[in-house]
Amino acid sequence: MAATHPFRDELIATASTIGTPGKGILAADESTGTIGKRFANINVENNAENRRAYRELLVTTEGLEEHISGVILFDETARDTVSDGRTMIECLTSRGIVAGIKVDKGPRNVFSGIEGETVTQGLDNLDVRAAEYYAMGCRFAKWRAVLKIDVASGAPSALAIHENAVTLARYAQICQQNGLAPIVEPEILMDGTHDLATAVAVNVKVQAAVIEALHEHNVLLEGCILKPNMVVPGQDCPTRASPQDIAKATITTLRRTIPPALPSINFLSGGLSEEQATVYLNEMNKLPGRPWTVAFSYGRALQKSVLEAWSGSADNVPAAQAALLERAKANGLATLGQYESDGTVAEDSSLFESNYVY
Ligand code: 5MM
Repeated sequence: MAATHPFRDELIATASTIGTPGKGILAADESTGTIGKRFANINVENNAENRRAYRELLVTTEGLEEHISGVILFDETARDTVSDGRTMIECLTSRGIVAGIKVDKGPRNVFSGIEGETVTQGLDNLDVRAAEYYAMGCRFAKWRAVLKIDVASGAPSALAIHENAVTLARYAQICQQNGLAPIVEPEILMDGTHDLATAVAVNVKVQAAVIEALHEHNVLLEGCILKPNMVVPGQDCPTRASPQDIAKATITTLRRTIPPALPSINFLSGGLSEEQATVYLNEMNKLPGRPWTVAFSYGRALQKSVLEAWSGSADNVPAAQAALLERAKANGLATLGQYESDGTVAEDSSLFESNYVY
C-alpha cells in the first residue's frame, strides 16, 4: 500500500514555490563555527549580536523576494528577531519568501577504511525538532551529506555512499511527516585530481543511490528539492573544463538519475567563485532537456561580496544589501539562461576550501 503523507499538498506547494523559475535559495544557515570563519575574513568578532545584525541585513533586503524564493536559516537565526521586533522568519514569510532550517548536526567520520569519509548526524529527535520548526513558520529543511572522490583510495566507498543515501532519505521522510519539504544535499567535494569523466561517473552513482533510498523510504519526490554540486573536474586535475563542458556534464548526470517528478534542483556553489557559480548555472539553463527547475541554493557564492561590503559596520548595510541584490538578480537571470557575463570566469577568485567538512 502506498505510504501516506499528511502534508502532501502543502509539501508539493512548498517545493513548487521554491522552484519558481527566475528564483533560487539563499543558504544563510552557517553554523556558529562556519560563520565565525566568514567573519574572521572581514575582521568581525563572532558574537551573537554580530551574527544577528548580519542576518538582519540579509532578511530585510528590499526586493530580495524578486529573486529569492527561500532562505535557509540556522537554529539561532530562526529564533532571532530584527530591530523592529519581528522574527527573522516573519520578515521572510511576509514577503512570500519561504523560511527553511538546517536540521543536520554535521558530518562525522564513518569507519569505511578510507581516511576522512563521513556520514552526517542529526536523526535523533529530528521528528520533535521538525514539528517545532513547522510551528515556528519554517516550511522546508536542509541536510548536507559530504562525500569525496579519491581515485587512489577508492573514495567514495560503497559504505559512505550507502550510509549517506539512507540517512538523507530517513531525514527526508521525517521532515515530510512533519510538514517540512526536505532539501536533499549530497555534496561531492571538489577536492581531488580526477577528471570530468570520473566526476560524472561518481556523481551518477551517488545520485542514483540517493534516489533509490528516497523511494525505499516512501519520500514524496514532488515535495522534495535536490541540492547537488555541479559536476566539475577535481580541483587539482591539470585538465580544466569550460563552463559549457561543466554544464553539459552536470545536466547529463542529472538526466541519468533524477526523475522529472522532483520539481527543483538547487545547486550548492561548493567553493566556486561568485561569477563561476552564476555562469555555470546560466550555461545549464541554455541546454535542452531539463524537466526540473535548475536553480541555486548558494551560500558562499551569494554572500562573499555581501560580507566584504558590510565588514561589520552599520554604515555599510545599504552597500551590503545592494551587493546581495546584485548577486541574487544575476543568479535569478541565470536560472532563465539570461545572464550576460562580462567574460571573467577566473578561478583565481575561487572560494574553494580544501576538504570543506566542519
Ligand atoms: C551556508 O553554509 C551551509 C552551512 O554549512 P555548515 O553546516 O558547515 O555550517 C552549507 O551547508 C551550505 O548550505 C552548502 O554547503 C552550500 O553552500 P555553498 O557555500 O557551497 O554554496
